[in-house]
Amino acid sequence: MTTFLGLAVILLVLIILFQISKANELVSSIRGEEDEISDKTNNFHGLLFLIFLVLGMVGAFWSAWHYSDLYLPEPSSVHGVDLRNMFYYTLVATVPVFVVTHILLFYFSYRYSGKEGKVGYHFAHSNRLELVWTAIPAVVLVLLVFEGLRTWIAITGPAAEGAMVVEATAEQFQWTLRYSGNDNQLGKKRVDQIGGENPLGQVWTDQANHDDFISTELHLPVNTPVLVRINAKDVLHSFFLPHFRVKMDAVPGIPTQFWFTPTKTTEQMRKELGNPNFNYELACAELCGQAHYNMRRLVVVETKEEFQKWSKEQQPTYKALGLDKKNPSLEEKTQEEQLSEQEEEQKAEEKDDLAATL
Ligand SMILES: [Cu+2]
Repeated sequence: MTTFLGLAVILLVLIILFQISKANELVSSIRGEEDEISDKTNNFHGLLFLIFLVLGMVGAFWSAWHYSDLYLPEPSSVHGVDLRNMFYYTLVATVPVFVVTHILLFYFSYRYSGKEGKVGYHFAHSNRLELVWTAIPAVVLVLLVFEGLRTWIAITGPAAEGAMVVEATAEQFQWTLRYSGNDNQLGKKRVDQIGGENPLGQVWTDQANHDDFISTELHLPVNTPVLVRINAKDVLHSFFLPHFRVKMDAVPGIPTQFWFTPTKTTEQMRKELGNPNFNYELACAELCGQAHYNMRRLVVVETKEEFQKWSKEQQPTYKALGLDKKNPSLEEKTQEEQLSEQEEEQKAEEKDDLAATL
């Protein structure tokens, strides 16, 4: 609210200044004064440029320093450090340019403001100058792009061997997190299996599904590579773990993935930040609808032992639904058998429907 009021005040002051200058112009033209700008006006405007330069520079650096507590803490993943370094390289390349060009721009406007009888030096062209100010930015940009590509390829390349596989499925408005269990393999899914107790459409005849479990929290063992397979059921979402510098779109119909290695446990971060209430979080970074904020999930990074313990406590969905007891023969059936059974059922249903309409 205060910010809004502040902005409104600034806007009003600007409008008032604009109106005053307009009125002055009108008064001058009514008086029949010549439309020539005096040295006094030029000097005054030159001075304004200088003041703007000093205030602007101080403001830019002060706000960057003052609001530094809004920045994310040091990255908690291996590749996050590379991304942070890229950020610093870019800053090192651009901040000096920002400072120098702005000093030149505003100081020159002050130093060389218009004076009566003084004619500006007309400088048409210089090949050498053109070459210098084209070549330097080109080289710097090539270096930045090259380093950026190198980092990006390393980050998005194939996952480290033995990476733990987790699946994150987004929908309005929640994440369903599926762990691949002991076999580290996610079981098959089929759209036509989705329903009631099977929100992901897991195919129960696939053995790989039998140890998969679903969790409401994202638990991760420290210093272990994790491969997250990302899906969406309805609209665009985005899998965002700010502290690990992980962000990947969740697109309906196009599975995406991201792998990373967490390097600090939640406990370590709490100590490091001096905040006993700190928690990592998973957010959706795509404005996906009215209850978008509901997609926040708790992320817990723990030691490998703690993770193993937690993981053992989780019940595979297959067991939780009692499918292992309810339908023991299901396990032996192959998928083809299942399919042909379903087809037969469907045919029978169609026959019934036909009979009903007749
Ligand atoms: Cu979302």
